[in-house]
Amino acid sequence: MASKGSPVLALKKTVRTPSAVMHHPPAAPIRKIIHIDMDCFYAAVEMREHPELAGRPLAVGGGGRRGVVTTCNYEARAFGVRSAMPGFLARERCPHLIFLPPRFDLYREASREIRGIFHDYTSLVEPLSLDEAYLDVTASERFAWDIAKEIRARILRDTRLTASAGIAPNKMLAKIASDWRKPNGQFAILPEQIAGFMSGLPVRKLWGIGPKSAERFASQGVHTCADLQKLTLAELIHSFGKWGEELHRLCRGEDDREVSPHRISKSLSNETTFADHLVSMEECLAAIGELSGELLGELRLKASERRIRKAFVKVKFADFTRTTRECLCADPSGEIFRTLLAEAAQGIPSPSASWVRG
Ligand code: TTP
Ligand code: MG
Ligand code: MG
Repeated sequence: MASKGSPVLALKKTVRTPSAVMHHPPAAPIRKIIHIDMDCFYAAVEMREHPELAGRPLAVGGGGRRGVVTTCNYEARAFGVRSAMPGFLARERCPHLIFLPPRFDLYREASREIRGIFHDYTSLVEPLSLDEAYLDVTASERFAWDIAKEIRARILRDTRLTASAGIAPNKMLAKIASDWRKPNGQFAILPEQIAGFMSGLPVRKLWGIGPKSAERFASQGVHTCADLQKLTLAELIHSFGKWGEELHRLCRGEDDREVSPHRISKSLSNETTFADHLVSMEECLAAIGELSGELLGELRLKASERRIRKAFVKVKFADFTRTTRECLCADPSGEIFRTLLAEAAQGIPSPSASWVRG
């Protein structure tokens, strides 16, 4: 009898399930996103390679007048040294700062290793730069907290570098959270903690709000996301257009962007800061020839099938001011970059103005 009964049950099931699904669509699971970011990445790689420098303030980048700090270790940060700071200022803040030139091959190799580890946990990995990525681990039955811990332990074991992690139901919160316990820590924001977390969060932590917008908000008495939440959607759209809509969501901790493993970078550039001033147009043209040659080679290698829309040249002067020139262009060439450079050069007061860039 049992063998007769089963098909009936099965038939009943197949008849009932579709209508049940139609009337009660299953709720989307709460997503489990991990954002991993390496601690003082380039500097950490250099410290690993130079154990004799342990505990000493160290920066990677150019230490001369026009060199720039790409990053520095936490010992140097205690003196106020920061990424993108001119080398001379970094030395002013920390006179015994050790400057090392960047070694991108080493950083790329470490980056390749950590990405390999991420892929052991999910195929939904979206790298944002060499040292960070989003992982969507919703499909795993394990706690995202435990996965993050294990990934960080494996990174340390395999690369001898530390990483920090943020765990949250969306990308924006996970990225904010990974900064919360840096270095070598992790922090989770659970769904029921979002409202409380957001209300105390300074607006400058939100996506797209840089120091200038933060100042503008502060001048209007808006410091935290709680302050921003008091503005209505209509008011935000009135002040910020389309971005107002996004702000309305972001300041409440809402973000539904998917972790997208195939995100393709939208622009490619190549730049350098010269140790000595370039003082003639000839020198500048030679430099831009070299930079644009490398760039066009990389473009052919990485994006030969992509459609190009624009070319641009950025020039940086001895006093750190900069200018850019761009044009619509489907097929960039050395000639186009030279022309843009010449345009950028117009209006430069004297031949002693010095330059960078391509
Ligand atoms: P970040 O992750 O922003 O910084 P970090 O890893 O050095 O330090 P943190 O512990 O705060 O995460 O950047 C990763 C690497 O990218 C960094 O090591 C060097 C490079 N970088 C630059 O070249 N220029 C920059 O302005 C910044 C911010 C980073
Ligand atoms: Mg980092
Ligand atoms: Mg980073």
